[in-house]
Amino acid sequence: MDSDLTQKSISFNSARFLISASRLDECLPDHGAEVAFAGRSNAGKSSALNAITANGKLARTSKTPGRTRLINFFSLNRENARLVDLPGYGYAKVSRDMKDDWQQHLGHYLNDRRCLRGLVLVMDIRHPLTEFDQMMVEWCEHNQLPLMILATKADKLKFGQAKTSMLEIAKKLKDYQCVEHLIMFSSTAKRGVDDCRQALANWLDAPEN
Ligand SMILES: Nc1nc2c(ncn2[C@@H]2O[C@H](COP(=O)(O)OP(=O)(O)O)[C@@H](O)[C@H]2O)c(=O)[nH]1
Ligand SMILES: [Mg+2]
Repeated sequence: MDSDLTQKSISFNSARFLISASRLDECLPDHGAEVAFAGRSNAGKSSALNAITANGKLARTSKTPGRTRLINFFSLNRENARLVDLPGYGYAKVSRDMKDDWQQHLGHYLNDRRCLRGLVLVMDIRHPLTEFDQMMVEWCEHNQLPLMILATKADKLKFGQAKTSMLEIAKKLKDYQCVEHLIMFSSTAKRGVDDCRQALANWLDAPEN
């Protein structure tokens, strides 16, 4: 197929909210290409999505952690290319049962979604590689899914400190094949946004396997 010759280049500014799903069977048909964003609650995932799409209102951001419990789908300028906001991990204010339930849905999406091209793991540069983050890295490695790490809220550190944190993260992840991009990021300072867009476009442009 020559479809890649006729496809328009991906732009993120035209992202629009499509639907929310609380279960895998409520998700959109498993066609095309998706990149999903994961991270601990409050890591800065929604803010990162807003920065990437230059739309301050796309994904809701919150000072109260854990508000986003649904899988949210966003369309881009090309049919069947989507960004996906996964439920944040580690919401303290829900019951154990609800937590299990919701992690299970996340697990279903990650394990069964064939159009998933890559995972973006958003972590606070001041608290990198939490237990959950480690789990996601292991999962990507095991499933040979390309991983991009955004070490966000870099504006909260002096540049030297941020650089040191990046080196520490890189050292801890050096043996993982899945880690394709490790980006110092700040949604407020718009740092790393272009690098992230470039990497996302490459993933979404990759031919279907
Ligand atoms: N200074 C700074 N604050 C941020 C940044 N990203 C997110 N925040 C703040 O961190 C809090 C959580 O952000 P949010 O995007 O809702 O996190 P989510 O739970 O991972 O979606 C909010 O108060 C944001 O304003 C950033 O890059 N810099
Ligand atoms: Mg959020």
